[in-house]
Amino acid sequence: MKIAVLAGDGIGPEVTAQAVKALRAISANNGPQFEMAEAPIGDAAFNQHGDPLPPSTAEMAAKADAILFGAAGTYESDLRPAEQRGGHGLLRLRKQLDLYANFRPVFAFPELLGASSLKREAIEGVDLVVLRELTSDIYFGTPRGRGVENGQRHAWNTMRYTEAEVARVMRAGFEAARKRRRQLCSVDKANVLETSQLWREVAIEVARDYPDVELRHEYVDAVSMHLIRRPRDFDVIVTGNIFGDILSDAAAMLTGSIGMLPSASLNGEGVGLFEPVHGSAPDIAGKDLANPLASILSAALLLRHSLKLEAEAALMEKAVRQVLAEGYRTGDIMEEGATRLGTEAMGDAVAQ
Ligand code: GGG
Repeated sequence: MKIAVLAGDGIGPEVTAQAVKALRAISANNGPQFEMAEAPIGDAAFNQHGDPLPPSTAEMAAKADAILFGAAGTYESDLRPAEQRGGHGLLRLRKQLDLYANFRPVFAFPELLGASSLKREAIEGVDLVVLRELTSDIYFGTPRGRGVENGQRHAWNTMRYTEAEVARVMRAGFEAARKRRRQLCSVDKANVLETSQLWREVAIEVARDYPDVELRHEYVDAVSMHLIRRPRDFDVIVTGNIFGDILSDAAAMLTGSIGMLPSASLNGEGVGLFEPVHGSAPDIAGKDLANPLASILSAALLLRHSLKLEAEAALMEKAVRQVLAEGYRTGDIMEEGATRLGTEAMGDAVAQ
C-alpha cells in the first residue's frame, strides 16, 4: 500500500513525522506494510523548485493509494501572487484530485473535558461532522484579481457554484448522516447570496432521495453561535468551502484544541488526502511544541477510508485515547496535574 507523505511547511514536517511513526508501529509485529514516499509541497517546494506543487509531487500523489498531508503556507508567502503561495499548492492538489468532500469529525474526547476553554457541561457528548465542500466556491471562482481604478487599489473574487458541485457534496452529507444520527444541517447565507440560494434549492431537491434523514437549513452566522451554545444539536453539517473552513476552526475548540482535529478529503473513488485541520503555525515550528494528535488521527482516517484497515484505524485511535487517559498532554491541551510532552515524545507515546 503506497502512501504519499507530503509534510509541507511550518509544523507540517514535525507532526507528520509522528503520524508516520504511528503507521510504522501498526506495521510492526507482522502488521500491514506501507510503502511511504515523501515529496515537497507548499512554500518549501516553491523555495526549492519554484512551484508550490511540483509536477513530480502531483504525479506521485495521484498514483498513491492515499496521501498523508501536513500543512502548507507561511506568513511570508501570504501576500505573494497565488502561484507563489505555499497554500495554493494544496488548493491545486485538492482540485487536481477532485477531492470535493472534506470530512472534519469534531469529537469531545472525555479525557480532555478539562482542557477545553468551554465549560464541561457545554461540550460533554459533542460528536458532529463538518462536511466542507473543497474544490469550488470563492477559493476557485473566476474572475479574481487585483487592479487600480481612479488611483485606488481594488481586488475581487468570485463566489461560484454549479448545481452538480452542490448536489454531489450534498449527497455525501446525506450518506454520512445516514450512517450516524440521520440529521443533516445545511449551512448557507441564502438571505444574501445567490450561490447560497442555489445551495439551498439543491439541498431540498437531493433530500427527496433521503426521506429517512432530517434536513434543516441554518445561516452561517447563526451556526457559528449555535455551535458554541448548543453543539450537541448537530450531527452532520454540510456547507461550502469558505463557510466550512471558518466553522470547523470554531468547532475545533469544542475538542479542546485545533491540534486535535483530523480530516479526510475524499471523492468517493480514487486517492484520498488526510490532513490535520490546523495550518502550518510558523510561530511554533521547529520548537517541539506542536500537538501531533490531529496528524496521527488523520493517519487513522487514512487507514479506515483509503486502505480499508478498520481494525488498525481503531487501534490507532485507541492508542491516542489511552495516552490522553494516562494524563499525557501537549501544551495546547495542558491541564493541571497532567504530564506535558513535546511533539516527538507525544508521537513516541502513541506509537508505543
Ligand atoms: N493542514 C491544513 C493546512 O495546511 N491549511 C493551510 C491552508 O492553506 N489551508 C487552506 C484551506 O484549508 O483551504
